Amino acid sequence: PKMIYLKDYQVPDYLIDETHLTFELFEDHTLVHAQLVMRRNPDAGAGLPALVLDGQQLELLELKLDDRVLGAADYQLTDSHLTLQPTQEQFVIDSSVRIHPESNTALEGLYKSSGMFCTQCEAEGFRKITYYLDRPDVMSTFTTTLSAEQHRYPVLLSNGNPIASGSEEGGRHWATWEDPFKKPAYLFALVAGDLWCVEDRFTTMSAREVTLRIYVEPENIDKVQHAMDSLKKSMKWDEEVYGREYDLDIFMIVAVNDFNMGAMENKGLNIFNSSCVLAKAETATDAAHQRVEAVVAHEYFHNWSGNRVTCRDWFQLSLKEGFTVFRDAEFSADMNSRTVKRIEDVAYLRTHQFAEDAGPMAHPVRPDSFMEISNFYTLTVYEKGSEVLRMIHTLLGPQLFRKGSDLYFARHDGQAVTCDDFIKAMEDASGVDLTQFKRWYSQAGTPRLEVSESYDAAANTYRLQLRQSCPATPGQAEKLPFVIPLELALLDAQGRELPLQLVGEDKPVGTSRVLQVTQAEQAFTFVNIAEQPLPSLLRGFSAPVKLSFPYSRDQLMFLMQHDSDGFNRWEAGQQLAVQVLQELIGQHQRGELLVLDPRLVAALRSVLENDSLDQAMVAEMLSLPGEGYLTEISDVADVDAIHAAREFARAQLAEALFEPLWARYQANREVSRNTPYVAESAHFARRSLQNIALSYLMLTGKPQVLAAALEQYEACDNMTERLTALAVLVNSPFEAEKAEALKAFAEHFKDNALVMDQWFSVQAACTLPGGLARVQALMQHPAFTMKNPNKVRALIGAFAGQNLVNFHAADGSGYRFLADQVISLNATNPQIASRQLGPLTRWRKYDASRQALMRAELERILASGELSSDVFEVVSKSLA
Ligand code: B3K
Ligand code: ZN
Repeated sequence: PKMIYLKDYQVPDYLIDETHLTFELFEDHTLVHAQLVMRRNPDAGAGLPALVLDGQQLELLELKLDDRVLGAADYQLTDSHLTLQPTQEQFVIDSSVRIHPESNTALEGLYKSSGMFCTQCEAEGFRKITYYLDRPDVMSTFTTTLSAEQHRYPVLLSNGNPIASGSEEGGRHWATWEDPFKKPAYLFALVAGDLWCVEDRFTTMSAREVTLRIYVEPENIDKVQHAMDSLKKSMKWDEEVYGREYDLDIFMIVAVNDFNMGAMENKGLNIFNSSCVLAKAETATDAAHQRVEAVVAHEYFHNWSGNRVTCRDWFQLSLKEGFTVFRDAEFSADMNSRTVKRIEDVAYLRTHQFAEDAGPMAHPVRPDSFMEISNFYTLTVYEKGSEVLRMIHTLLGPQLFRKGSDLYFARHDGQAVTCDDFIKAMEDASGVDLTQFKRWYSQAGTPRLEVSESYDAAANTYRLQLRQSCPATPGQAEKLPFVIPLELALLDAQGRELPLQLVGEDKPVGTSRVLQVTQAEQAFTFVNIAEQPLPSLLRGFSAPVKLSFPYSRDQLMFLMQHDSDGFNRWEAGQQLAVQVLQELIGQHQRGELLVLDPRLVAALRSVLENDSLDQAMVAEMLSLPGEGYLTEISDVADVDAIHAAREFARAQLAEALFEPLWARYQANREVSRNTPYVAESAHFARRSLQNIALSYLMLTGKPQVLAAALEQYEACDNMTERLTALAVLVNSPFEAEKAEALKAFAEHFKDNALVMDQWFSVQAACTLPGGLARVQALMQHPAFTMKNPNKVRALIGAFAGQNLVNFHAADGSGYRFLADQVISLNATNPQIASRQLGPLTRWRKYDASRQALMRAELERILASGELSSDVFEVVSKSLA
């Protein structure tokens, strides 16, 4: 595979104004006829160059240019392109091809899932359907006719509005759909299957009536209401917050079981992984309910940020993804608890995106090269991209940001544009110069921000000294300073915020403000500061950086109690826990007795005993930093010491805080027992505290806790309580109860694939010894299959990504296992194979012996035969 560079971008030689598609779907093949109404691109220069169409795995049956049938001498065919010579500026191409969705295991292009036909075209899947200019800057209207056997496929869907349908002889029927909005081919979709739907309506801000439909397999029709409610909330929110109105007469979502990622924003016909649509109390956890709400919103929001205004080329992917993640995060914050949402997102970013930024696949938010674009649907493009948008929002403020987004949508509606066009709209609307800020798009790596202080009691001044730097990343040795919005406050000894007046200002500007750090070294001096203050820095995580400030543990405890910024109260607790855990890790490494700093116990006790705190906040503050995060912040991660230290701390906290944990658990379980399940934030909060309390309590091994776990397991009415009860049993030493619960669960839910995924995950993540053997045994379970991406993620992904102590077994057995799975997946589903490689790419984090074992497995994959471009790119860059 060859490297593709952003700097080589050229406008297309030809454009496609109209695309007319016909699909004849059969059991052993599908015929696709495409009529493309084309013309020379006026922006591409003079003359009539050869027309090069993309096409892969297509059997060409017939090709016509302006109604003239072309012979083999009139065109050139390779395994990726069809080249022919136009003779006029405007012309029509007709092609007929045969394809095989029934044997498509890569789940890209047209394929079958649980007996239905569906598509996934982003990024470059449309070329597996027909010959086309498969690039996002070629935008066309589409008309699509599908025909299939009526009995097996009563529902026939495509983008846009339905305009005609009818029956054919032989038990077949057909339907025609028309999408009047120009779109790139990656937004094309079709579905044919035996589906039921829930229908609803939405009246838009200009009083247009829109039909909403969610299609699922008949047995899932009882699990759709939550997604429908989420869709209506999203439509309303996008009108209110961004002024964006839906544009077609119908909006459809279809749930499919075999899907490489979460969902896809095809115009008017979103296709979803069933895990991101189906949710009801008995089968989906609170986290799953929130994920459904967020993904439904995300895909809906793409209708503007992605579809109406799309990307010029795939290097601009964050233009739509970073923006849309920012939009869905704000939506979720508005629907639920803003602080809790921020905590979850930051914890995720710091564990996973920071690791990506520090590894061999590190790339800027706007990459400048790739081999396989599927490998760039990354945490950096999505989550860091969203942080970049959040910083723009912080720097401009909500009004100017909205003015900027209005201008962006108005200026570029119907166009395929770049991240620079987005920034330009923000600059033009706000008058703010974002030239230096744009380095966030072009420089990879996580910036460090070191802060130190000095207080001058005689002058009443307080000075913060800042130093920013960014480590080298592949291809980028030196970095220039970023624009870092640093939100901060200064607290007095009572925890009150002091008025903030910088040297040179004639009066204070609020008590919490955003400073702009723009230089490698910079200082800010505050005046009229009558006592030594304690700074609350990077409030709300105002920039995706690694901040360091020499806080003492007592100062962190003070911030945990007094900081008025909820995020920073949590963050102070995390930093305290990190200090304490790192001390324990050191003790473990030196073979010393482990001793837990009692200040962590005291801090968490006061959190637990504080009835006025939001229960979800209490739960977040009780959660110790994960092993993944402790790995990320280590220079060399000692997996065993990290695991031992963290488990020791959890067990000690459970013993020391037994009384308040038990009181909180019982009170909340009592309410849960007497309240029907509601998927709303106060209820999420109660259950999250209840469940984290139970997981601590279980570590004490006390009989009354085991009884409580069993009671919760058996008597609850929802998956949130049931799955936690199952998880604490699985991680406990109570073998008989564990076996019984696992068996009962599997029997009860054996026909529900999504619930079985959770059953696999809970076991895959169990850190007790023998993890690999358990996973290998589970791969033989009748409910497991390597063909379904959700199953691969639930079992193999959870083992390698969450069960660090077992995956990193010193004998290398975990690495060998993962490499075997990657080699097998490479042949069937390259995208999933490549995703599963993630943990092996992080080999530089570990000791020499593990490094050698991990590298050896990467080498073995590289030598294993013909690799997909997906796997080849990740393996070769990891070894470089
Ligand atoms: N745009 C899709 C992702 C497609 C991934 C293709 N490999 C989902 C989303 O971000 O909304
Ligand atoms: Zn997206």
